[in-house]
Amino acid sequence: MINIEKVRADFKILNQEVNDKPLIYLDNAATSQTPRQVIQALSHYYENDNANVHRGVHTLSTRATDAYEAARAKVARFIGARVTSEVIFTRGTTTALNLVCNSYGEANIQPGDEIVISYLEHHSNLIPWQQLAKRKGAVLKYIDLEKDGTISEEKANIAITEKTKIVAIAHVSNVIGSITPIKEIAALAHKHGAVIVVDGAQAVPHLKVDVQALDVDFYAFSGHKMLGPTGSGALYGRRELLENMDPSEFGGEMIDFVELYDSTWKELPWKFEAGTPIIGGQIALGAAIDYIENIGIETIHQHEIALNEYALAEMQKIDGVTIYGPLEADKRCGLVTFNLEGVHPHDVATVLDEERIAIRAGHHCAQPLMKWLETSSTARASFYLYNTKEEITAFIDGLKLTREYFGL
Ligand code: 7TS
Repeated sequence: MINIEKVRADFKILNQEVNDKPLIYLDNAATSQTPRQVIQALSHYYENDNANVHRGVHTLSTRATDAYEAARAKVARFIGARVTSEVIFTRGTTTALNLVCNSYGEANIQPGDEIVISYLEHHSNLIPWQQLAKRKGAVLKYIDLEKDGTISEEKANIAITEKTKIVAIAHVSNVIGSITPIKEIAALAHKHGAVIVVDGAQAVPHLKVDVQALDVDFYAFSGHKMLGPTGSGALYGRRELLENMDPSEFGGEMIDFVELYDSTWKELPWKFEAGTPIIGGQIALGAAIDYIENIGIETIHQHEIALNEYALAEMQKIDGVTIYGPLEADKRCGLVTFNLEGVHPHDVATVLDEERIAIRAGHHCAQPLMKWLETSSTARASFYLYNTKEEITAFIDGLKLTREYFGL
């Protein structure tokens, strides 16, 4: 059980009024809030250790480098990487996925090869592959979804063939919250000699992720959705693959020797980190991992399931509510995407904001999924460790009020 009162005391931002009532923040899938301990890690770095990494021999530079590399070791342990050098720091999921696409994809995709993604991908895990397929004359194939919007092993098995070279899918959907059977799909990809790239933006903050147990080749996630600062995040890559990949960004920090007409690269992971990295941000991501581990990722997951179970049950009692995705709370992470018949999702979000409740409305950067769901946009409430049952009750009351407001 989470000691919610104690946790909430760490998030000053939650302790404020919006429209004269205490803020209820249910937009965690877009970005999570940042606890005092993480902000302190960031300010400690700037107040004490700020210097560029891997460059100077002076004391501050050594301290900054040590703290930056310690954060990498923390990330590696948190996601179960074999060695620390399998973790490349990136600005977040989008940058990580583009790195795989521009490095691995660029070198390994030939005309006629197939890249398999799914209808539920966030644009970050769709457009890079779409553009790569166009550049290379490769085929972009979509895994069809089950009736409840989930990706199943069966449907993946239809899409993945001998021609497949890359399978790129989300571990958890940012729209319907469903959990994809990654381990099974990774086995399918490997059976056909393909690599699997996982978009873990909505999984790492909420689920225990072990890249070795899942047996995945690449795994991307963002720090800002897991209590860390914006600009932090990482790409996990299997060492054998990373070692054989060329960088897709070039400049300082990533080179070994530079001559007039050729250059050599540093060893892993630094050959993929061109330029001055987001040093303080990644150190603060390490503090966010400490915070999560102090509570326990499994405890956080169970808390979200309980909140979602309550939300799903109460929402189904309201006339005109359509909930997207599976209705079983244990098949999801803590978010619920829905529409209220007769009310545009932006209007739902506006009325709820007047009631001090922050949710998101729109296409959630997943336009092909919106089409598949036969809608143009939806409303989404997403929960995290600091949300309470009372807040969900207020959200449900807000939905009822919205219906009344629109005369329904
Ligand atoms: N993949 C998924 C599944 C996501 O949910 C997001 C962000 C991204 C990739 C991109 O992450 P970034 O940190 O690189 O921007 N999703 C959302 C969302 O659902 N609402 O706002 C951002």
